[in-house]
Amino acid sequence: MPLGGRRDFVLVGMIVGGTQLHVGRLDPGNGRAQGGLSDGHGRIAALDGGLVRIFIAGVDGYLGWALAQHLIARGHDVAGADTFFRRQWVEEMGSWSATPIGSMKERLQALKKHCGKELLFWEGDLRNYGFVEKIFRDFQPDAIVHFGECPSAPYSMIDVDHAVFVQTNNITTTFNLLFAVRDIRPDAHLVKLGTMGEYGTPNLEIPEGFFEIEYRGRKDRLPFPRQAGSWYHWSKVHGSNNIMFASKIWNLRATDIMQGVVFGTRIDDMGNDALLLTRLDFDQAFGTAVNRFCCQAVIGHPLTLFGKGYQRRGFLPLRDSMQCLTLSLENPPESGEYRVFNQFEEVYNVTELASKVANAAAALGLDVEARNLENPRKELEDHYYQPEHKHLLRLGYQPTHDVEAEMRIMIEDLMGYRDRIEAKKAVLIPDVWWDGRREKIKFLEPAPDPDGVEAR
Ligand code: USQ
Repeated sequence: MPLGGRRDFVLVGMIVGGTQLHVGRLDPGNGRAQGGLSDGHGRIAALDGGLVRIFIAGVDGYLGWALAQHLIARGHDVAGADTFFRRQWVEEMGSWSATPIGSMKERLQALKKHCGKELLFWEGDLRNYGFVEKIFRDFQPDAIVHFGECPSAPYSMIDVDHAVFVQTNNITTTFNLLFAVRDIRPDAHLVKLGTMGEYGTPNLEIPEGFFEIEYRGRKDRLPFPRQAGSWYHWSKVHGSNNIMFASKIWNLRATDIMQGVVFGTRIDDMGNDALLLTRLDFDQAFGTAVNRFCCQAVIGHPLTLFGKGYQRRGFLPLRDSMQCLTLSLENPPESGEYRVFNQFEEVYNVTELASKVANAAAALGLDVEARNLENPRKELEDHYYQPEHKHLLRLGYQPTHDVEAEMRIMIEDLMGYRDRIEAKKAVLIPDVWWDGRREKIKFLEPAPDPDGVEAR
């Protein structure tokens, strides 16, 4: 029940920091945290800016579970919290993860077996400040990664209850983390997952957060205008504004990640244990474009291009998302600095991506077609899109350029779960319209693009 009240929290697992002695700082070669001294209370204090205690809000989700493994593999001490809303939301949409997901207890055990290290985990609701406060006092994080939000545009557009829930959840959790940082860990670095969708699709180049403007003879550096396309995307704008203001008045350090659409089932750190795989959604609300296309390819369902199919977005593989988040964490901003990173590998239109998925599927013997459908969203379907993304490249981001290879890995993984996708295939056709209707979208006949999946 996603729209309801609070839960009590329980401590399920515990890291024992112990008496381990760390010396030095982050090794630039492998990025492993080598800095820190035990403070005698089982806490490891960071030295020279080396991050060793990272708290992930929303650790059970698609990005959270992958990032926890990646950071542990790099030597950091990682803790997380979750209230398992994502599992409930996807169930509410009539679906489940294509990859089977164990209970958190099973996940934690598998993680410990694989990494030889425990993840400290709290179950509870981040809208409850007392819960957040307890985590901060117990764990004393050096950095916080905020994934504890509802990440779905369609879910926020269902009706008034869902719109209110998404905005209050997302804004409240961000507020609670900001106040906990101010009052308990004022030097900690808040890494907040924003979205490229905050900018919308303006007919201008999109800078990284800020731009220089001259107006009536005067100049200033101002936040670039936000033109979000759903109540969810607006919730991210509101969160960004609150973080920007908090950083200024309280001298906090924050990175706001404007991330593109992520795709992929795995990162190297996951090994072969199925319990370590992250979730992979394919329903209309929590499945994103490429993840949905790959699931569709696996069961021979047409790839669903909404409207003309020339919507352009920044996309990136899951492993690139992990790499970029780690770069942000290991290179924190100055105290009082609010910085914005545009995080994506490359801009593609969705028809190009469908074409790449079709190629990757063909290499695995799957015959796939892409079809255009009515577009349930209110969005431009053919437009200019030129976002800048230099900051992460300067920090050393090495993009995965072979996205088709990434898609092949993903489709191969998903072929093992064909039955799970087949069992829920009704969710592949959306019924949530931006105008409030709730009816299944229809295939367009004839398709506007006679060449089917040909890229434009
Ligand atoms: N699309 C299709 N067919 C599909 C699914 C999507 O054509 O089956 C189109 C959509 O109409 C849209 C584009 O693909 O134009 C992207 O849609 P999406 O569902 O993959 O992504 P979106 O709703 O924008 O949101 C997702 C995540 C969100 C994140 C955002 C990054 O759910 O959390 O913030 O990607 S971005 O899109 O850059 O704003």
